[in-house]
Amino acid sequence: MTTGTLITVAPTGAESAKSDVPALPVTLDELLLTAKECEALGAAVIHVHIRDDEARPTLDQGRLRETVAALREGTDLIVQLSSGGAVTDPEADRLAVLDAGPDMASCTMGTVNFGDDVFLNRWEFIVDLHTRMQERGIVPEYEIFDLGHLTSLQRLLGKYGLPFGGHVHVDFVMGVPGGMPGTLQALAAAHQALRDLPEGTTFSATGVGRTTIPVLLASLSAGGHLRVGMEDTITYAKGQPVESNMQLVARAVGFAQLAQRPPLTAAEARELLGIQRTAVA
Ligand code: KMH
Ligand code: ZN
Repeated sequence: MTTGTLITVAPTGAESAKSDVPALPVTLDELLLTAKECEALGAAVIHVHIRDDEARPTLDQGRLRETVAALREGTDLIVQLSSGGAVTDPEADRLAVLDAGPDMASCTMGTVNFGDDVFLNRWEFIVDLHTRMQERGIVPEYEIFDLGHLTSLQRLLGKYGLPFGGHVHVDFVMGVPGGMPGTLQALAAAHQALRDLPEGTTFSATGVGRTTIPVLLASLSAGGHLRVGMEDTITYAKGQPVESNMQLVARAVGFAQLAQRPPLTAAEARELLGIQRTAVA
């Protein structure tokens, strides 16, 4: 059965430098403006990485809390904080992201080579993230960079139970150098592997860089949802830098409408994902 399309915007990420990508939202004001505009276009979830005063990635607790509060006050978007941070962030800081009380947080399901770096996600760390989110009423989005991450998710749910809210939602992050490629074939294999997860498991997909459009089209046709944004894509078309996150959300909305799977509202997305608003600890 097909449904509307859940559109997540990932506006900033931890990898691009503001000096290289001036349109990247890095201040709270820029993030809030982006969030409002993307919501108006059809985004329902915002996947958030924040920056410090020098526009460097940070997991500063005060800034995270301020960001969650501002997004809640200024938008109806589902606020998903990244627990992935930057590849250099220590585990303790990544776990502490949950203290900022988001609606959702990402939970990457395994270690992956990440360009020239390593994005480390040890099993015990994943278990900590999953169980703390269960205790605090935070809904995870399981980030899947490679096929084996789905096997790890099956193991996690088998040993530690369903996430808070009972609904399992995964996001295929494709085309990272070191992870699964951003191809129809890889998406079909990942989609097939969802059979081993609880019935009703939903998925989004995002293709990094030039894999953005093939992954978007493949996901829509497989009944999946979409993540778009400057965390993953800074080139709109060959030789044409992305001007804003709105441009990417507008394109995703257009494709979703063509597929006759229009964007879900934030309220519809909350229902799909089993989200109840959490209190900050
Ligand atoms: N920045 C990457 C190292 C997530 O947000 O959970 C990790 C990442 C995944 O972006
Ligand atoms: Zn991220």
